[in-house]
Amino acid sequence: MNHSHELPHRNKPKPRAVIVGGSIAGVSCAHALILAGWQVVVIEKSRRPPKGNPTGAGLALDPLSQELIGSWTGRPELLHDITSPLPIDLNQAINDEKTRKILARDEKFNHSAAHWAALHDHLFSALPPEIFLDKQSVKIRARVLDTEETVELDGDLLVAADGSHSLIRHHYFPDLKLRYSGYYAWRGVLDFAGIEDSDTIKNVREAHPELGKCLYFDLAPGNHTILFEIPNKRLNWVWFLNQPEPHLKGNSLTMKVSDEMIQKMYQDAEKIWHPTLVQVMRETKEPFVNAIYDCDPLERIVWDNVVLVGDAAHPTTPHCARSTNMSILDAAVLGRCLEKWGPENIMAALEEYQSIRLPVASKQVLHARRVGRIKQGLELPDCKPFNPNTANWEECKMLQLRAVPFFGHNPLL
Ligand SMILES: Cc1cc2nc3c(=O)[nH]c(=O)nc-3n(C[C@H](O)[C@H](O)[C@H](O)COP(=O)(O)OP(=O)(O)OC[C@H]3O[C@@H](n4cnc5c(N)ncnc54)[C@H](O)[C@@H]3O)c2cc1C
Ligand SMILES: *[C@@H]1O[C@H](CO)[C@@H](O)[C@H](O)[C@H]1NC(C)=O
Ligand SMILES: *[C@@H]1O[C@H](CO)[C@@H](O)[C@H](O)[C@H]1NC(C)=O
Ligand SMILES: CC(=O)N[C@H]1CO[C@H](CO)[C@@H](O)[C@@H]1O
Repeated sequence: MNHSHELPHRNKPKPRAVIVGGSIAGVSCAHALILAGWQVVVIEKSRRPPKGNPTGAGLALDPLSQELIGSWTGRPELLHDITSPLPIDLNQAINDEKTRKILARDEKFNHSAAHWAALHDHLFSALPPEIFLDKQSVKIRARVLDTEETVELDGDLLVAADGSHSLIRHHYFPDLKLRYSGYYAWRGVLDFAGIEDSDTIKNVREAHPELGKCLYFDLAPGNHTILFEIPNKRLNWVWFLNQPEPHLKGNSLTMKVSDEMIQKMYQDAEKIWHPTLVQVMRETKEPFVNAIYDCDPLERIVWDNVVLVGDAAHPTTPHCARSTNMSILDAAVLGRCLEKWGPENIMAALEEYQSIRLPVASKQVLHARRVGRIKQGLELPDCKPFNPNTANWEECKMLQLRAVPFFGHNPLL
């Protein structure tokens, strides 16, 4: 296209990006690209944006993510309403008597806790509603998506924010398979509004006195749990169990569970975990199972005018609280690169995005994989399986979230 006779900058049509996927990575990119002067359209395959989806649970946000989100929405004070401080990262061993021993304690963790659905809603509501299309009303480019869809939707840039099973990634890496971690997770969110004074809540607070500011990791041989409080009177818990790969339907990572499975889970939990935590599990409505997958780092995450972001670019296990964090950072870096290079140099912008994000994300994914295997007592090539009851200080240091590469000093641009 020849723009040489066009009048100054402001009269140029804005470059246009098509973002596939309207979850955290997609809506974050929408914010970052709008700020960079782009016009965006977000295509989300769920009829409604995944707002309020019951599978959403708790997550931890680091300070930089919070700052970036505040800069996108222009309302940082609203983010405070949906997050609560999480200054402490604590790992402790639970032994046979169900007593606890501190393995590693980090009081400068300085993250915040949020409910997935509340964070998504926060980002989503701050965007103009007309940028969202559902698959019913538009046809996406069959060339890229490999679907039955026929009519084309034009854009200067295609942003693949379509999650860990990305179809767009599949187009470039047809043989790539996600890697099962060796364990799955039971998880749930206990809504304790109205039962603040119940024995369950009093007892769990007594046993975990720093709930409300601490991310608790309880470790028993071959098993670990996460427990933390999220805003609006909710407790988020996760229990990882070593198991053969479950058979899941379609691209789901969530497993349908029967009442029998739930009862069996409670009984097994009683054998290892503190009774107060088991009681929280018992009172949680609809606990569900997440199979845990990740993927070996990709060689590329950009091609011509196509770019991968979020879980599409780097599916990861959850042990370093990086998934949401990486999505937000991908979006911020992508926006800054596009702004720096301008719409005439999209490929240069994408190359720079890749050169900044790929090395960081690759290291963080591999580190999270290693931490997961350590915490689950699984084999590693270079050390013996971790046992929380006999571990030394050096081994315990690896458990901390701050051990992840690039913690607290992430290159932006
Ligand atoms: C409902 C839900 C609940 C979650 N809850 C938590 C949580 O509690 N804690 C946590 O840490 N992480 C949670 N996550 C994961 C977390 O959001 C992501 O791991 C991370 O933020 C990266 O997000 P993403 O946007 O890259 O991928 P995802 O969150 O997986 O989103 C991908 C999106 O793309 C859409 N999509 C896929 N293919 C197409 C297509 N062909 N056309 C149009 N749209 C498409 C999907 O419907 C989905 O909305 C949740 C994700 C979802 C979808
Ligand atoms: C913690 O993060 C907040 C931003 O969320 C920042 O303002 C504050 O200075 C940080 N505190 C420490 C001790 O790093
Ligand atoms: C994890 O806990 C379960 C339930 O008590 C137990 O059956 C299992 O053996 C533990 N896993 C390992 C690897 O020890
Ligand atoms: C925005 C963002 O996600 N930032 C953090 C992501 O995680 C890295 C590594 O821990 C931190 O350094 C970033 O600040």
